[in-house]
Amino acid sequence: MTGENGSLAGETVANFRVDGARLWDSLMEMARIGPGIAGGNNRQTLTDADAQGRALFQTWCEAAGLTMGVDQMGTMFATRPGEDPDALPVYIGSHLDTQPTGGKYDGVLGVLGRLEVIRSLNDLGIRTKHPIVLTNWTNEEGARFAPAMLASGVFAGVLDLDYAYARQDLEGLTFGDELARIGWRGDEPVGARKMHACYELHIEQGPILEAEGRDIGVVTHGQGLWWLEFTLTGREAHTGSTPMDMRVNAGLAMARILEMVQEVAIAHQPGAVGGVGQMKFSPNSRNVLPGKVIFTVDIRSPEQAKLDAMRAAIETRAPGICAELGVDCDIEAVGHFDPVTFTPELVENVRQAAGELGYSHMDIISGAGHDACWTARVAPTTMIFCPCKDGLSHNEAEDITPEWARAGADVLMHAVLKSAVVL
Ligand code: HGY
Ligand code: MN
Ligand code: MN
Repeated sequence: MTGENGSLAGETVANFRVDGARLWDSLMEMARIGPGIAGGNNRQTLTDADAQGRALFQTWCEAAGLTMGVDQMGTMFATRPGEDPDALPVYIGSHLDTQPTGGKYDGVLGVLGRLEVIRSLNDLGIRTKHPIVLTNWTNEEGARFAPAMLASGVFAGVLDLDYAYARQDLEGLTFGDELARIGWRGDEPVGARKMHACYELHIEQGPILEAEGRDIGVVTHGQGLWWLEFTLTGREAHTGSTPMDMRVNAGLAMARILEMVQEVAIAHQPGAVGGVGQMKFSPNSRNVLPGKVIFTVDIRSPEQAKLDAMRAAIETRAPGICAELGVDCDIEAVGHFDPVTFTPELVENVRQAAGELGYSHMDIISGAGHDACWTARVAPTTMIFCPCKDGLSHNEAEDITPEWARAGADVLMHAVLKSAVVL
């Protein structure tokens, strides 16, 4: 933060900016934990790399004078005290866990951007009425343990703790055991904390802001999501000696379902997406027709009616596709949240902060899911986006500029101060 001579004298808060170089250094240091194989990160939730990232974040928070709390889902809450002991805190959340081939900024910009806000407030001795709490939500990605936004979903009372603890990864390890193994299973009851307001800074993970030449996304809504896990059961058989008319081919059924999902998403344009990112063949042997195929269909839309219509179409058509091939079809919803409208008063705080700071900005709907989509159910919540290059994310080549990072942190600071009230 650079006020004149680094002091308050003669400066108004409106002129203050975060220290962009310090923020970028922190981003690069965190990126060294759980490196990927192509310049990004593989710091999946509840792995040893996640534990290292948590430890580094805790060290930085404590160096900034924050006190750390941890709840039973392992979510970290680092508190900067306010002057009014009765005032509910302003939370600033995001996540440090990454996809297996994730980028350096998804979630991490939000976590370290708000740490930079705290470091800047400390530099200038700015006191606030409300406490400010930095939050690292456990398992935002849902890559290792479905569903995504698991800890914030328990915090919002939508998912229960036992369900979360029982979630298994592809190796059959449970969330609860892995959380205990890395030593981050806290005692705080999940959801006991009450929030005055909640903000999340995040990269857009889409192409709009860069294409429009805007520094800041004023996020007004988030699209809703269904994750439908399909388990198709065919018959294992020799790929060479089994005649085509004797096959019970679960792999073919999966291919036809993927094609159908594409068709359904296209039929619900504009504002709908559908696809599959994860599948598992068993026995997954080159010359054995799969006996079982498990995959998750991810469908999303900002419009509730479209989201529901796509789910209905897919669940109606898939069994018929399978029946034609003699394949058994089981469908389980393993992730869901409705489209979310963020809190207009907080959205206006972000819009005003961007305007006051002279950053170009535009309203935008979030294509990706975020912890803020769940906290919006229990507290006034909104988000701030910065652009990302070519709109690429969930890819190790994910990239942003230091200027975008700093602009996002500047707007976050000023929006948060509107809620936390400078004294
Ligand atoms: O799936 C999502 O939208 C988020 O990245 N977890
Ligand atoms: Mn994210
Ligand atoms: Mn992500």
